[in-house]
Amino acid sequence: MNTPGPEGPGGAEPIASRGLGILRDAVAHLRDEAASAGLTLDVPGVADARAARAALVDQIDDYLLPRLSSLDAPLLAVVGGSTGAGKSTLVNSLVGDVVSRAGVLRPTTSAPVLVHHPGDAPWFADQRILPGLGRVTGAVPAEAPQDPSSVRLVDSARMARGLAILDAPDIDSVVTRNRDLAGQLLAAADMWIFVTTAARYADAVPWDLLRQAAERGTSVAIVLDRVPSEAIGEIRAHLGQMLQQQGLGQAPVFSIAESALDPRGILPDDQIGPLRDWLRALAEDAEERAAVVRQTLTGALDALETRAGALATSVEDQHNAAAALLSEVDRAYHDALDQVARDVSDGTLLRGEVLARWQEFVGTGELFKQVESTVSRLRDRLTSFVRGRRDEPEPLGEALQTGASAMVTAQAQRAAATAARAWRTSPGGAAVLERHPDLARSAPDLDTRVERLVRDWQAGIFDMVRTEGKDRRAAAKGLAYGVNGLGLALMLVTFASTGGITGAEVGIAGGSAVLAQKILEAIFGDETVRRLAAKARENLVRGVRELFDAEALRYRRALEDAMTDAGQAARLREAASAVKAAR
Ligand SMILES: Nc1nc2c(ncn2[C@@H]2O[C@H](COP(=O)(O)OP(=O)(O)OP(=O)(O)O)[C@@H](O)[C@H]2O)c(=O)[nH]1
Ligand SMILES: [Mg+2]
Repeated sequence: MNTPGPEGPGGAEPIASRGLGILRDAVAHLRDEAASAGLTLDVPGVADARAARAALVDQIDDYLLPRLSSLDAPLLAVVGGSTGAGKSTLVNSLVGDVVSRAGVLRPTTSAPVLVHHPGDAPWFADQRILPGLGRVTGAVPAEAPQDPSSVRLVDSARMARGLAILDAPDIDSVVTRNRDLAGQLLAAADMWIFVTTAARYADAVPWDLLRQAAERGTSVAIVLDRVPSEAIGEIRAHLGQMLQQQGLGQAPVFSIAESALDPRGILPDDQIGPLRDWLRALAEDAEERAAVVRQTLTGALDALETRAGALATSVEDQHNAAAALLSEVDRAYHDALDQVARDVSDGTLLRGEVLARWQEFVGTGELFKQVESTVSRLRDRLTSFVRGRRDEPEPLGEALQTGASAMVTAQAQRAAATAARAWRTSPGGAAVLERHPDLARSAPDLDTRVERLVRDWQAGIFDMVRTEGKDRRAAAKGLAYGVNGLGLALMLVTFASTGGITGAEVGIAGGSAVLAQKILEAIFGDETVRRLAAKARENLVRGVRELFDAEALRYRRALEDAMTDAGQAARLREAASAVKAAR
C-alpha cells in the first residue's frame, strides 16, 4: 500500500515504519467497522449520524490512510471559504496563471482543482488520496461544465516541490453538493488556507468549520481578503481577537487589500507576495513541513476515538429503536393470543349461530330433560342420537368452524393494526411502515390459514374422541358411530370450560354446554372430559400461537436490515481503542 513517490522511501522497511504499519492497519480496521455501521432506521438524528459516518470514512480514506502510508508525500493545502471570497482568484494569483476559473456568478467553483509541481505529479495522479474522486488533467476549460466527481490536476513549475494547493468549492452555498465536497476536501487537507473577506469574516458557517479545525488541531492559515486599505489595521485586530477566542490564536493571518486585478484576474504581486513566500518557505523547509503534517495528522487521529464513540452510540440507538419496535409487535400479538385463549374458553363463541345449530343438533327439549334426569338411562338414546347424525352435513360443525375462525382472524387483524399504530409513532417505525404498507394488515392469506388451522383442530378433536372411545368399549357401545356428535359436544365444552359457564353472561349457551358436558361425562367419565377439553383448548391455542408467530415474523423481516448485530457498537469502540493503542 506504500506508494513510493519521487521522494518516497525505497528499500527495506525501517522499524519505525513497521509501527506505522500497525497503526495504519488499525485505522483501516476502524474504517471498515465505521463503513458497516448500520444506520438504516430513520430515528431522530439519523441524518446527522449518517453524515458523520460518511465524513469519518471519507477522512480515513482520503487523508489518514494515505498520510500514514506515505508520511513524506507532498503537503496538501486546501483553500476553503465562502462563495465569492476570492479563493479561485487567490489560487490563480499564487500560481501566477489562471488554473481555476473565477467568476461573478455564485457559486463559481464546483469541482476541485489541485495545482502541484510537475515533479510531484505521481503523488496525485493515482488514487492515493481522495480515492473516491476521478482525475482529469490540464487547464480548466473556459466554458465546459465542471465535473465535481473528479479532481483536476494542474502542474505548474511556479509551485514549489513538496507542497500542493487545492482550490475547493465553497463551504456555504445553496448547492449541497458543493458544501459536502468542500467539507470532504478540507478533511483531506494537511493544512487549510481559509479565505474570508472584510465583509464576511464574522459569518457563522466559516466559524463553525474553523472551530472544528481548532478542536481537531488542524493546521490553519487565514487569508483576510479584499480589505479596504484604510481599515486593514482595525479589521485585522478584530479578526485576531476572534481567532484567539476560538483557539486559533496561533494561526498565521495574511491580509490582502482590495485591489484591482490584472486582466487575467490575478492579484498584484505586492498583495499575494507574503502568502506565496510563506508557502514557498514552508515547502522548502522539510522539518517545518513535517511539523505541519504531524499536527494535522495527530489531531485527526486524536479525534477518531470521539467520532467512533459517537457513531457507536448512534448504532446503539438504532439497535434500541429496532428492539423497541419489535417489542411493540410482540406485545400486540401476545395480547391478541391472550384474548384468543380467553375467547376459546369463556363461552364467547357459544352465541348466535353456534347456539342455534347446537339446539337444532340436539333436537328436542325432551332429550335435554332426560339427560338432566338420569345419565345412565340415557346411554342408549345418546348412542342413537349420535349414530343417527353421522352421515348428515354438519351445520353445527360449520358454525363452530366459522365462529372460531372469525374470532382468531379478528384478533390477528387487531394485533396487526395495533402494531402498525405503535410503529407510526415510535422512532424509526413510520418509515419502515411506509416501505412495507402491508404491515398495517394481516398477511393476505391469513383467512385461509386460520380456516385450515381450525379445520385441522376439529379433525384432531374427532381423533381424540375416537381414540378415547376405543379405550372404553364397554362404556360406549356403538361409539364408532358417534364420533362426530361427541366431538362436537367436546368442542362445545371446550369453548365453555372456564368457571363462568353458568353465569348470566353466557346464559343459554352455558346451559347447552352443561348438557354437552353431561353427555360426554356419561360416556367418558368427568375426569376424562376435563382432560380432553383442556387438551383441545391447548391444541387450539398452540396452533394460533404458531400462526401469530408467523404473522409477527413479517415485521421482524421488515426490520432485518435494521437489525445491526448487537456487537457492532462494541466493535467500533474496540477498533478505536486499537488505534489508540497502536499509537
Ligand atoms: N477587485 C477584486 N476582485 C476580486 C478579488 N478577489 C476576487 N475578486 C472577484 O470576485 C469574484 C469572486 O472571486 P472567486 O475567486 O471566483 O471567488 P471564489 O471564492 O472562488 O468563489 P466560489 O468559487 O464561488 O466559491 C470574481 O469575480 C473575482 O474576480 C480582489 O481581490 N479584487
Ligand atoms: Mg472558486
